[in-house]
Amino acid sequence: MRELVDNGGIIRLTDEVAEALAGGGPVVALESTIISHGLPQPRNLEVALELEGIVRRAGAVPATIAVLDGVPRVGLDGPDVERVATEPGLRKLGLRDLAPAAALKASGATTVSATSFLAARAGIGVFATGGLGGVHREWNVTQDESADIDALSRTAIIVVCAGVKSILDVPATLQRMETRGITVAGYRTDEFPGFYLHTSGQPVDWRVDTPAEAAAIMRSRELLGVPDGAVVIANPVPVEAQLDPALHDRVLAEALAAADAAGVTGQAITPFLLDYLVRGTGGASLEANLAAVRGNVALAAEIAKCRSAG
Ligand code: PSU
Ligand code: MN
Repeated sequence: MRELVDNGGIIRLTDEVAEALAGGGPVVALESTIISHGLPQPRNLEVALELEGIVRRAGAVPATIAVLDGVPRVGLDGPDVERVATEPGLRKLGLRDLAPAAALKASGATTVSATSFLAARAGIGVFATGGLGGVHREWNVTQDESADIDALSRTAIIVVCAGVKSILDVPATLQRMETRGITVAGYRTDEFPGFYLHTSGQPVDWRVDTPAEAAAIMRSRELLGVPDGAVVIANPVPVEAQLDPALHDRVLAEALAAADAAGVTGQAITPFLLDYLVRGTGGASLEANLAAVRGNVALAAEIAKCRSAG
């Protein structure tokens, strides 16, 4: 274990991650909220280990990020991954929660906002996840916009994802990403992906067709001195692995109504809707989610290799 100590703050890296970063090798950050709050047990532990395996087989080093006993951790060993997947009551930590978690020695899984921040602080340039958080439907009533948007607007990192979660108001989320200076490019597509679905039906302004092009966009952001912010590489789930769009729309409508009836709000809303979809589609949404995440992790490893080569 190595500690990154700077201004008295401590982030703990595994030796494997620290050595890879010191040698300029490819590292891919992975988030933990998808494991603890986004996927059902016991499949979530298998998936966490599988995703790390995909990164390793591609010749890069995985760095799953979480906070354990108040210490932000970049890279987890086997028992720690198991803790994240199984510990009852593990918190969900966004960027604003990192300081209280550290001060009060709490443990929690990190969302995209907290993971991208910790990854960038540790010097990791590429991060893979499933779907980003964004602007919720009814946002004009609830003001619920994921902290992912704000964090990505201020964090220099390439994020590979299958778009934003389809439970959200996707056009509003794209609009906010534009306003906040987050670069968005489709990977081998001109349409913004729809998380469980191959497409959201929304256009995307930029398209890249190779991992090298994705890496080059971040390099250009750096060379131009564009203020720190993310490059989102939106990589669609293959059509053959997507959730049936009609089933998606039907169960999502039910899920939104159920959340409303149960009065679910705030941090709980995203896990509630994802879980409802898994049950309401007989597990089909889970398979589509996993197919998307696997593809994103594999692509992130290729992008990380391009960055470390050049
Ligand atoms: N991607 C998935 N499943 C998830 C998430 C992403 O495939 O569960 C998580 C991410 O951690 C993301 C969070 O940051 O959902 C968004 O939560 P909220 O809407 O409360 O900001
Ligand atoms: Mn929210």
